[in-house]
Amino acid sequence: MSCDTSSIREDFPILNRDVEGSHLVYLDNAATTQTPEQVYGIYEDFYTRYNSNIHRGIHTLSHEASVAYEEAHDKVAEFIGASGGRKEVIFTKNTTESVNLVAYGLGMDELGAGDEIITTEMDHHATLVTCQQIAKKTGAEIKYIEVQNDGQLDIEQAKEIIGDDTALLAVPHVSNVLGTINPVQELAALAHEYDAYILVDGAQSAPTRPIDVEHLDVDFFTFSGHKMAGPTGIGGLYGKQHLLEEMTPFLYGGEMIQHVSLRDATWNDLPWKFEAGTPPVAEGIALAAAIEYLEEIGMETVRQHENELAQYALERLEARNHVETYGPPSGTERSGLVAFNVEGVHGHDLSSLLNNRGIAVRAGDHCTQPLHDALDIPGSVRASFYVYNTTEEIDQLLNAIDSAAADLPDYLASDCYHASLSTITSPTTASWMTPRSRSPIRR
Ligand code: C6P
Repeated sequence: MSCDTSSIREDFPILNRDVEGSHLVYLDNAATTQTPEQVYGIYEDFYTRYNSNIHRGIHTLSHEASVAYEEAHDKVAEFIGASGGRKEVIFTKNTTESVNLVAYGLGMDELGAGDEIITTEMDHHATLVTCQQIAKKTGAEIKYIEVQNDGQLDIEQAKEIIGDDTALLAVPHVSNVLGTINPVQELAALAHEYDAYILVDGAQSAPTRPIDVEHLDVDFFTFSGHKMAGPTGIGGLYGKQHLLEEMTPFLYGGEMIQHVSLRDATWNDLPWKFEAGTPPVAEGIALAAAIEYLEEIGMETVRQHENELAQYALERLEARNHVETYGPPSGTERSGLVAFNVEGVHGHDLSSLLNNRGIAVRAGDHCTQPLHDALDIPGSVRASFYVYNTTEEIDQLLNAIDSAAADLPDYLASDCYHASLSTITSPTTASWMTPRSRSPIRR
């Protein structure tokens, strides 16, 4: 089934707004997706009917909120194929917090000198920096799986470095810059061969394809609501129940305890053991509504739509000699995003020029500085798509890219450019990208 973008777009009023006098073309979905009426409507319902704290009041409002919040966990569990239900789904603020929960809840107790954490060059800072810090704190060593010229992880090298000393393997399911879909099932089998845990960063995969954590056989899986048509402030961690049972809580306080004395405390049942304090109740319920919304479209349909848009954009960008693209070449399945550079135009300038035509993209290192170092570029421009995007919008992007070089002199002389300088941290156009052959990830 194909994505019925025109009817989907009706659910997202924000897509009707204008930016700089043009109709908005929103292509920054890998950062944050837009939210349909079915999801933001939850807030009005919650705050006008049953806003209250959960698990604390013996009154109707608290009971209704508690039930809806608990059932939201069940909904997420079903969506990602966690047969343990709510006990295997912890609500967190976002992927970053989920990764930290595993790093502190498991890493601090289980890792030590002689252990190795293996992660990848394409990891988002959420995982990469957290693994680095846990390695430093515990004395474990950190090693990286390299990225090949074709944008894929070097699995042969992974097989060489994963071994008896490996304690934790942390990999992104989908790269937020390359659009690569990593062979998580194969990597999980490799990790388990050596009794290592595997933590999969699902920030870019949960929104874009069907997920079955048990089929993949991953130990931990993280995701963020705001990248999957849900609100900000809510994300999740899947963990195998027996691992979550054994792990130490990451945050302490109310809700996560069972019994407290002046000397000690015992922990609540899963998942509440890891959800200290008053949780984001409305956000959790809205996340479940986002999942229902995506299920209505069908995650297989979402996957196909993402790949179709990525291929459409990639083929056309690859055909332009002054554009360099990153990640697997067209013809290889990708998530719905394309990172690129236009020769002679600083990414921030290009992003501003596109914004002047109502087109929202992201420019910079996308929280993957080591990956950009491996690509030997200071940054890239990224267009990322979701269920409401169309090939017509990609055509608008391509037209704007084609006009960028011509538009640049006027833009550089404009007040808009001078105002933007105060917010730009990278060097300007001249040094953004020197001409080079395609995809020189490692020479
Ligand atoms: N990537 C992007 O523009 P949070 O911020 O915790 O919701 O998600 C962190 C994160 C972790 N892993 C991957 C693969 C990600 O893409 C992200 C978020 C955004 O690419 C913001 S930097």
